[in-house]
Amino acid sequence: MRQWNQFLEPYKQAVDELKIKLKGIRSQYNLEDIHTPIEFVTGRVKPLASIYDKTLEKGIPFEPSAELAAELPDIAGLRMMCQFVDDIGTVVEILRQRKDLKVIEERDYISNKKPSGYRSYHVIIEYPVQTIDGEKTIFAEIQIRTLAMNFWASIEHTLNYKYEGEMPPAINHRLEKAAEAAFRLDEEMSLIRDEIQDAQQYFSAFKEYATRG
Ligand code: 0O2
Repeated sequence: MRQWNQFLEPYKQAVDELKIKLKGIRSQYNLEDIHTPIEFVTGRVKPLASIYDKTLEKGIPFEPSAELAAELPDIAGLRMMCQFVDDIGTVVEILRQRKDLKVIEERDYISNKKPSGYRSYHVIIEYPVQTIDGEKTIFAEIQIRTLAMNFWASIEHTLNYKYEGEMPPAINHRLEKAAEAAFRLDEEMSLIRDEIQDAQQYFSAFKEYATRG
């Protein structure tokens, strides 16, 4: 267990650091009083049980090793949720421009949704972590998606877990319908985007005025 803890420590540090940095982008937009492309950010280190499942799936040894780190680039995982589909491109561009991480792979499951109906934009990065033994560069996965995509994915993930990947056809069918509904919701929100943003700006100006007394 000690070996696993030592192996996972830089990933924990990376998740903690990246959460602060990515939330910082949102704060900067808020200070400028302009629409923030980031609604909220979450992060986690992949639980050992999920790492174990993935090693079985991929047919690699379940041991803390360079092979495991290369085969599972999402041991450190971050999610960035956006209000609008267009915000996703803005966020990806911000990540590409950053000097403290390097984007090495992009997977666009928005233009090419998965057969399950899953939609999201995945970015794999290299991120340097400072440890007592010097710098260690790790991989991390950042998933960027709208609130509607996130809602669908978290429900589907829970159901998949419940049915251990063997989803009853009726539920599968409902999930396909739900994925279409989430897609339409994103489209509709994009169409009234200007209206929503005006209202949000008006609301935050009102809140500031009210708290100033
Ligand atoms: P968890 O519990 O979120 O960590 P590959 O093996 O290279 O073919 P892989 O490893 O599936 O592809 O990578 P991919 O496709 O980029 O997806 C990795 C992660 O994306 C998953 O991690 C999920 O978080 C999410 N994801 C991908 N497909 C789906 C889907 O159909 N439904 C949902 N809800 N999420 C999905 P994990 O490790 O599977 O899960």
